[in-house]
Amino acid sequence: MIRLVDFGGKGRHRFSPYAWRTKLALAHLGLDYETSEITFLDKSALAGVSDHTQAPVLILGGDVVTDSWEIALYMHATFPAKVPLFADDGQIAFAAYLNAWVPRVLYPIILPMIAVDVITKILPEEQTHYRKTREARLGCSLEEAALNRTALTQDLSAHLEPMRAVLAQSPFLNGTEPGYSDYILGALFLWIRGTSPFQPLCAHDPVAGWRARLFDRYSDLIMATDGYEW
Ligand SMILES: N[C@@H](CCC(=O)N[C@@H](CS)C(=O)NCC(=O)O)C(=O)O
Repeated sequence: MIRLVDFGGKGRHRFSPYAWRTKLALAHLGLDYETSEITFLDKSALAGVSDHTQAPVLILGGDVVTDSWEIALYMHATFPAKVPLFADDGQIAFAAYLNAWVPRVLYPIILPMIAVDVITKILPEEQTHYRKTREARLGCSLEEAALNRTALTQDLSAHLEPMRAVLAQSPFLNGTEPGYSDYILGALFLWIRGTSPFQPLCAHDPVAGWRARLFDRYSDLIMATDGYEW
């Protein structure tokens, strides 16, 4: 049985954007798995398994795979599927670009929008750690960062313009069916859904339509966790 080490939050809030990539990929492949969780301060679920301190980690037999991208490649190689996570090497190359682009370009836009809400979805004993580390990263308080939400939304929207061009050609980034590229971007919106009522997309934005299609496809998985619907 596959074991996934996820990142735990308050109640049923599960918001790690990296772990969501893996959970969407597991659902895509129709794989059953059991879950254990780490948090910022409690890594005991990984004790004796790995000295890695971040989620996700995938464990299968003697294989311990860390880092969401490595996990995606491992799953792709290990579990053949009618609709694979990557249709061909070109899709692996495209997704590798997204894997590098999203955390460097989009995460720094999203974090200041929602960090003030994320802190309310983590365990009380972790909030001091979260505030200290994120405020150091943001260079201001979580509350001050959120004041800039409108400008950040415009910035995000501009960066999503190429995605709109692709979505004008096909319902998913991957084509007619979603694939790992969709999960890299989709996980970003699951990070937001799991933490913040803030809506950074207009209802008529094609990216909002794609988000709805993706969330609908995996509604059982997503609706089993707490979040804000829009
Ligand atoms: N590059 C890693 C990043 C993983 C990561 O940053 N995970 C966060 C949750 S979103 C984490 O576990 N943080 C715990 C900590 O830093 O203590 C991946 O793709 O898996």
